[in-house]
Amino acid sequence: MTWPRIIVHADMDAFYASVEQLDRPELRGKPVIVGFPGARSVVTTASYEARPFGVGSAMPMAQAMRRCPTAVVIEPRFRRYQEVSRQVMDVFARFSPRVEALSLDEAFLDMTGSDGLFGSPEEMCRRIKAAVREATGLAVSVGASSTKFVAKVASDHRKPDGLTVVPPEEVAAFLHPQRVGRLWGVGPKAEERLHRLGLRTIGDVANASRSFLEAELGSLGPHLHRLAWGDDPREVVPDREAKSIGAEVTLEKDVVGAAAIRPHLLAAADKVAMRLRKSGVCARGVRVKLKTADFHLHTRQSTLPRPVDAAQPLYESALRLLAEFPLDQPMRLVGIAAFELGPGASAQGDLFAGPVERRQSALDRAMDDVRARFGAGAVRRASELP
Ligand code: TTP
Ligand code: MG
Repeated sequence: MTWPRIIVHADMDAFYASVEQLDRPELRGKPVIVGFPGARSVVTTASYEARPFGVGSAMPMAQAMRRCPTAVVIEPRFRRYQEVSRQVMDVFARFSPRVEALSLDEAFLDMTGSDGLFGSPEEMCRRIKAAVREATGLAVSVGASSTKFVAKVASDHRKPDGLTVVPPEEVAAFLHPQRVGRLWGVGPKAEERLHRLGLRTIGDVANASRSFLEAELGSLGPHLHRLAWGDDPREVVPDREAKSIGAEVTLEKDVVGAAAIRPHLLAAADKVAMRLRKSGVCARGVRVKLKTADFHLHTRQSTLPRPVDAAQPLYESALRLLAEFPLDQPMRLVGIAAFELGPGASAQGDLFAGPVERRQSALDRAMDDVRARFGAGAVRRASELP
């Protein structure tokens, strides 16, 4: 089976503790607990040498020290962890332009289409691990699969210093023996609930009927069922674009086809433009989001020739994107997001512009809004009149 997408999840091992062991060689190979030694503080993390004692993140410090009295306790140095994090993220950026950091020490990399450059998914993972080690001296665990969810479970599978590749045809066999707590969206409470329903492994959830899951768990039920079969359409959202201004509506009734979607896009473009101007920024990127009635999110995006904060160019570019979607299914949500944000036209121009120019740019924007509402021919500048 070919890989529809190649998604890698990378997560540093015992991150804060590993940085401490890196900077202080005498701590290497020893149990290290990172946290403030106060009676009411908690463990941020523990080195892998301390973990067999049952010490882990979020545990009260006093309890951790009782469990592992030989551990060296080190106060956290967040600046230093940030610095190392930046080095790690810089390495990831060398492998893909689409990197989504989830915290200081973990990120998704969308490596789709990079096999020509970096080889098989396994080879990609090996290279990423080697590059992180070379840049920082630290170990990172990585997982690769075709979805974010499975890649994340995979990176955790053989920690520390792990490398797990789950090809699409092995997803079910990989997921099904694992405990339900691994499913995204299942915290300790939901896990207990699933146990009470007799569902202990991901395979149990996969083999339960959708109607049973929905009756017992509401909308979480079908969501977990899909995840249990490795079905996770979420895309890697690059950080550069993570800062975005968007507007979306969940429709009262599902709609089918471009003509029914257009008015909602227009309304969304209008809202986004207003929000851009309120924030004093312009956007170069436009993304259209459509969610199908069965909750699959589809997105298409493009870059505009120049930054904008008006509804009309957003709407026009959204219409061009709309033509790229498969539109035969009913849609439940329509949205637009503007990204690649930069200084607003007003901020750029108005710093230097006099009152006449300022009025002119305000007029331009007003005209753009009228065009967006009533069509391109609704208003014209005097200079554009025949
Ligand atoms: P994690 O990646 O969850 O943990 P880790 O890197 O220490 O260990 P693992 O090998 O299992 O990935 O978190 C990254 C860092 O975030 C961790 O080193 C310390 C910090 N952290 C906290 O401060 N409090 C917490 O509760 C957790 C979970 C992490
Ligand atoms: Mg980690």
